[in-house]
Amino acid sequence: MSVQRITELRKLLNEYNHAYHVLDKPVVSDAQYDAYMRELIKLESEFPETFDAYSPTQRVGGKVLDGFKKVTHDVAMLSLGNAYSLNDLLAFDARIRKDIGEVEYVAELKIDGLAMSLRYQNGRLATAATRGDGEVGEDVTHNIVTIKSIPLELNNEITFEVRGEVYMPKAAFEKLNESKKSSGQEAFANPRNAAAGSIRQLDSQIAASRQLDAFLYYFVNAQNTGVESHSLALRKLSELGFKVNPLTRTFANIQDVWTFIEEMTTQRATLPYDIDGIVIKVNSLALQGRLGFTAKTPRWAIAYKFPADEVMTRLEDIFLTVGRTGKVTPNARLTPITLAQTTVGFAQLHNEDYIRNKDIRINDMVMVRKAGDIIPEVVESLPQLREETSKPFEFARVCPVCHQDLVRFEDEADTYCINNECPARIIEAIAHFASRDAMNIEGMGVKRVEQLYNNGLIRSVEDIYFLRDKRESLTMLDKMGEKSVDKLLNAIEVSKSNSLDNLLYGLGIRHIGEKAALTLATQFKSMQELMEAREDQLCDVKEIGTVMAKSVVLFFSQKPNHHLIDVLRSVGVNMEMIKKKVESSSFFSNKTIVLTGTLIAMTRSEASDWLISQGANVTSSVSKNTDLLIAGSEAGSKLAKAESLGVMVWDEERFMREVTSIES
Ligand code: 3BD
Repeated sequence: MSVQRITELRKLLNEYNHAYHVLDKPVVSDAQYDAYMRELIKLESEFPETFDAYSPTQRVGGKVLDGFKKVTHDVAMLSLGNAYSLNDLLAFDARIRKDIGEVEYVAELKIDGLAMSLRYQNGRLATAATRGDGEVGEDVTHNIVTIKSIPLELNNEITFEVRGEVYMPKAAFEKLNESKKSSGQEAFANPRNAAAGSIRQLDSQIAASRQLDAFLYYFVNAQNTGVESHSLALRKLSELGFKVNPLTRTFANIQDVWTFIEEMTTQRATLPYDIDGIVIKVNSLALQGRLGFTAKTPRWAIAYKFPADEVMTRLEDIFLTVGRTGKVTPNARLTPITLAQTTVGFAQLHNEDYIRNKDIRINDMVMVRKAGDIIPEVVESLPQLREETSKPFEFARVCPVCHQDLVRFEDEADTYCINNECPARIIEAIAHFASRDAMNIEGMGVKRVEQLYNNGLIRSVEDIYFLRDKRESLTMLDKMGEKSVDKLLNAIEVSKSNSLDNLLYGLGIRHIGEKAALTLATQFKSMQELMEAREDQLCDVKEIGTVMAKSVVLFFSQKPNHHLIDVLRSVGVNMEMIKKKVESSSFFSNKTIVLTGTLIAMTRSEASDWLISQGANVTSSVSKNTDLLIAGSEAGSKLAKAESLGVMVWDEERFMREVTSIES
């Protein structure tokens, strides 16, 4: 009897939760809800054998973890390209219309929170992970289950992944900061940081107390469930009990999207949560598949960012910093001001000409704004407010760090320190190697590298891998206990198994950014092959131009670089491309495919490579798990088996039609 009551209460409480937190339409009073909850808690404690991790009583938090587990995203979590103006959007739209013609767009508010991926297995929330670097995130399930609008169980036993944004409503943020301040703690700068700070806690009781919420906006591989558009995928999510933003709209053209953006720009302040832009997506999933992806972003979506706030402050001084390429950048020290909810004391000035052309002087009043996402820049000076004390800036002639002469090449705006031994350059190069998108060695940011360098523990990139022999010296450093040393050394060991593209990017070859590194690694597959490639072979690769090709050849022609690669190889750093899962909107992604018979347009192994690049799983024998058999001429037993099992079979013509539609 009581067991039945437990089941009934769980069902009721789940329904009330959904009505209150997702639909925003409570169906019972708080008192009634609390009474049911108390009854359930009591019954569950009397009948411990009924324990269920998915019970509504389990949302209160309490679990404290030792650390976060890593979660590899089966489908990479991409970034979004940015647009800052109507012009940028028109360009996005023009490219799409050129590629595939008129399309319908979905416009969504861009929630300023924390991206999250939720995996449901047989209708139950199995894992919730942060985005991390897009490929590997952290398991934060214990905190996510405290968010009442996220269903723990669905009324459909499906297995799938859904993505969205966890955020803290403005009201909850204000309340939290009030209480932080009154207890003498430091307040959060903005709701985003507060949400992130709550999710990155090992103790789930903290998240439980923070009134977090979530909007879901991406049904991964929705096409597999039969829906044909993003808007229908969102409806499906909503039917499954997820909270989907109600201000999402579908438009027939980009002009109407722009009208919506203008409306939202004015409504923004009245919303109960922060947004930082509007995300625009091609509605049709088939067309999304045809548009595909660049290395990091889908070609079928873009984020329009609201214009950044600008504020006025005094430019107190200008100083120079040296980057890993030797580029010397002028920076402004400002009288600290609040900008986009954070305190800003420094800003970029780009280069010598920028300062001269804009006549920016020390002691001027200047306008400052956040460029892109993070870095503030000085936009202009306000000469009307100029005082006697203001003075023009003289760009130094020698490096502020190594004091060697600086060089400015003709036709270039930037100034360089060309001393390869300049400590500033070495420190920046090591930090770049260790950075997240390169070798991702946590705990080796610029400050730490500087400390290691200044203490003589590290003089070059390869020295990273000899730090394990210097354990004792490491533990003597300021702010480096046994635990942090272990953590750092472990992160260094783990980095050895990174893929070639991460390593290539980390080497900091001029003109080779993340995307080019990925392209080269995918093409050449191993460091050896790449090092042996001639300039013309490099140029033959799609998206690798002459400038990049020359730079790669130059890099590998230099002795010290050979030495570096040799040492890295000898300590066990992986030098091969490791296949990454691609985001799957391609028809073939995540499908298990078998090739048989003779193909005309390409060899079977070329077809196989291509299918793998589309995220397919190519196997050699047909079974009931096979999704598709591609049969060339003279196919034999595999074809017969596929037919007997009812596996879908394509002939070469059908296959080539799909290939051409994806490749074009
Ligand atoms: C939102 C990617 C795609 C599925 C890739 C098209 C970059 C954060 O409300 N759609 C939204 C929002 C974010 C999105 C996609 N739709 N990606 C979206 C998104 N309505 N904020 N994001 N993300 C999520 C990210 N996060 C951290 C660092 C870099 N990129």
